[in-house]
Amino acid sequence: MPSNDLRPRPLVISPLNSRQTDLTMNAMTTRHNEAHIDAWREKGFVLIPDFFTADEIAPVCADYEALYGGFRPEHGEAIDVKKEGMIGATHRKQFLHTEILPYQGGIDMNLLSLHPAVIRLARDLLGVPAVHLYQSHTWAKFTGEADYDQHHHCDFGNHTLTVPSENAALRSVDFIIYLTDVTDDLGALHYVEKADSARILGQGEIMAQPEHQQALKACEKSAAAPAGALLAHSIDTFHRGTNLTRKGGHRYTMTAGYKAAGNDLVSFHVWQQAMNRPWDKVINHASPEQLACLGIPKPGDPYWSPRTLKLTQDRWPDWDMTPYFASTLGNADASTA
Ligand SMILES: O=C(O)CCC(=O)C(=O)O
Repeated sequence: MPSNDLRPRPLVISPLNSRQTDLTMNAMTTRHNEAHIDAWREKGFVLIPDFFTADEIAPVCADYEALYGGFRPEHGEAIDVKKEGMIGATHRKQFLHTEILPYQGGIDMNLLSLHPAVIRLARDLLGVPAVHLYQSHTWAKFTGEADYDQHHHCDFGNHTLTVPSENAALRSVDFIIYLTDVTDDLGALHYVEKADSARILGQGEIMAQPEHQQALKACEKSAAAPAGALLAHSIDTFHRGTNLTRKGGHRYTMTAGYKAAGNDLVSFHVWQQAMNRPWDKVINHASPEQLACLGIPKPGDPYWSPRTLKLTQDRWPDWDMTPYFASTLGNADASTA
């Protein structure tokens, strides 16, 4: 098509081409296998225990305790506000203690949702060569602060203005990262596999009316798992939050959502809008591959010119931009830039 042709073009997300794989994304960053991908595509959910090491989780959990531990209610007794006949509902108090990237904690906390193994898994699940992080937030829940029981729902409502595509590459992969042990009495997410929701509601249905909630609950499964686990689902999968009933209990998780780069159907946070938050904790410590997931072009991208390189370096003086300068200006110029 000639470059002056302004007719609208269809959105094309190219399938994964192994030659496009970034060299930094090597076998060391792969913590999943084909069975995980098959399970996610077929059932809509996959839970990978031990995805993160204890060393990766510990500093983040300590940051959560410092940021949120003070909100633990003194009485610590479970509360129940469910209306007669309902299995749960969403309400404001369930969503206290959620903050958006970049975080007030340390570098580990700020880079967790951009972990190379998470990026790799997102690419493989969506089957695309490049992904963007479109959601990353904390979530600290405490027994007695809210009744966390929800009804079964899909998350598409606040991730797209349309509905989930038939094409998985145009949907999303939504992760929950477990920073503490998440048992059934500590609010494990409950989910319904795609075959079961299709049988109860009809193939491809994304809304569940009150009269179907008990049937969905009857076949729900628990995503309970120890700290370090990763749960993957999507915007078209039925699930619900459940209540924390253990006296004095807490549940610390991080939510991370990925979509194919260039998929404008799906969105949640606008990173650029948080200009005054501590982006240096991400930018100064992330790899080009991780930064690309936030929309920062990789080294060698045509966006980088002598002017954009210089102004960006002025804006983020502590970011080591050597690979960016080198790719555009050549190694000799980069070392004197
Ligand atoms: O955090 C959870 O376990 C699930 C919460 C949930 O499903 C939601 O708020 O959409």
